Amino acid sequence: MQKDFLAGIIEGFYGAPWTPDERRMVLDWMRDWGLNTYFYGPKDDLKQRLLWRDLYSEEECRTLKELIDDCAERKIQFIYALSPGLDIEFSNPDELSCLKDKVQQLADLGCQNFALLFDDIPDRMSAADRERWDSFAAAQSYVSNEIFHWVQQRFPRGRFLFCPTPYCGRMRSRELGGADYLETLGRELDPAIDVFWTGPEIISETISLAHIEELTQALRRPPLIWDNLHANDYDGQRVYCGPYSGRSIEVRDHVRGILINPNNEAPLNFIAARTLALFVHCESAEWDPRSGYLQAMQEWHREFQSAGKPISLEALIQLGDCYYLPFELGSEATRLHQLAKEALSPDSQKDKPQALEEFKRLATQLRDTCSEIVNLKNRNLFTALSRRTWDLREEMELLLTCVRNLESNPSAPLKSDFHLPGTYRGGMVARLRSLLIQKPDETFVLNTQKP
Ligand code: GDL
Repeated sequence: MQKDFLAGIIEGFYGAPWTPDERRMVLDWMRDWGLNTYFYGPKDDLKQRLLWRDLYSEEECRTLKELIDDCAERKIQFIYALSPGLDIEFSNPDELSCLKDKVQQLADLGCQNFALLFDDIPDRMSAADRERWDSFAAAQSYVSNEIFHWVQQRFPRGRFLFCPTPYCGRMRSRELGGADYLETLGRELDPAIDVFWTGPEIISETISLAHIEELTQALRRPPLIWDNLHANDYDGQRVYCGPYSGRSIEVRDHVRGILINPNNEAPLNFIAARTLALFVHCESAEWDPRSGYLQAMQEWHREFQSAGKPISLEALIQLGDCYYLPFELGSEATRLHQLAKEALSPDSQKDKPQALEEFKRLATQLRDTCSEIVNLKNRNLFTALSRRTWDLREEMELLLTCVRNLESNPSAPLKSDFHLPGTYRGGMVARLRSLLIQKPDETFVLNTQKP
């Protein structure tokens, strides 16, 4: 890994920020695995974003100072991000003073690395700003350069990062932030400032070298990857325990760093962080995500000691495969899903008896693992997993009931005393979700089967 390559974790999701203990757990992982950067930017720390002008209270300062010290003890760079973009008036000198006051407050706590984030904001300027600058990118560059130079005088070796308003390929092609936003930024933003990028999409299945090279030209510097591959704040039903994937080793060598913004549930980021570390330190020319995953799973397995029945490594891998990545299930989950489809076909007993038996065995194993989660000795892991594994167990139970019914009386209507209308798959969100179906080409069609 190059000396100044940033590799680590962004706390930058929407939702409740991590607790101090959770942060310490993540920092311990990072120290042990050779990840060098923790980036503080939880969207719902009010004073990080909506109330960015407000200084932190004494108690909040104590918590932040402890975090900064915790990073320093582990030799991890702490970066504080401020997101003034919701309502900053770029041309107003008082706003610059507010930014400096906030940065000074953090500097007093020991922070030397800063970032300004302009993601997820309205892309329009006030009348006064429009008079002074003809583009959003120019206004943001001006303010960022001012703060950067001010910080640089105090901390010549500190890092300074910037998140643009269009931060992925799709946003760029929609001209979010205005035409030629990135080119203007490339020209006007101080070349020592690193610029974040999430890839072709906000959640990018793959990031190719060609994509990075094209972007590097526009920005006049290699980007710094803000990777949302494992972020789950956009869907309350999912978590991602799959490996760092879809980015080749060559990409690593053409960016200023890779920081992942992972699951809201801190304990569930073991695999994401561990495989990122394996990826950034990988010495061969190829990165094999599945091997990284299996290695990381072996390590994570130690956390799955149960006060009840033991959970085998095989069972844990099967569970992890059900919560793999946004665009991909792990191979054991894919297999189980395929077997379920075969087992549910009306003639499965006659045509596919082996598939039926295999399905019953694997589905029972998965159901039992989900049931066992309640007995985990690591109660934080239990809390992080239990709602999800409860849902998965319900589905496994229903499918096993269904298969048993097919075996005993295929023509009888399928019913389960544990899956009743209203309490099973009920609620407003479920009803709304049933109205539209999305096709693989992104388009939506009306669901004509709706109840
Ligand atoms: C985003 C947000 C991020 C959020 C993520 C996933 C960036 C730069 N900003 O767009 O805070 O967690 O999507 O929902 O990625």
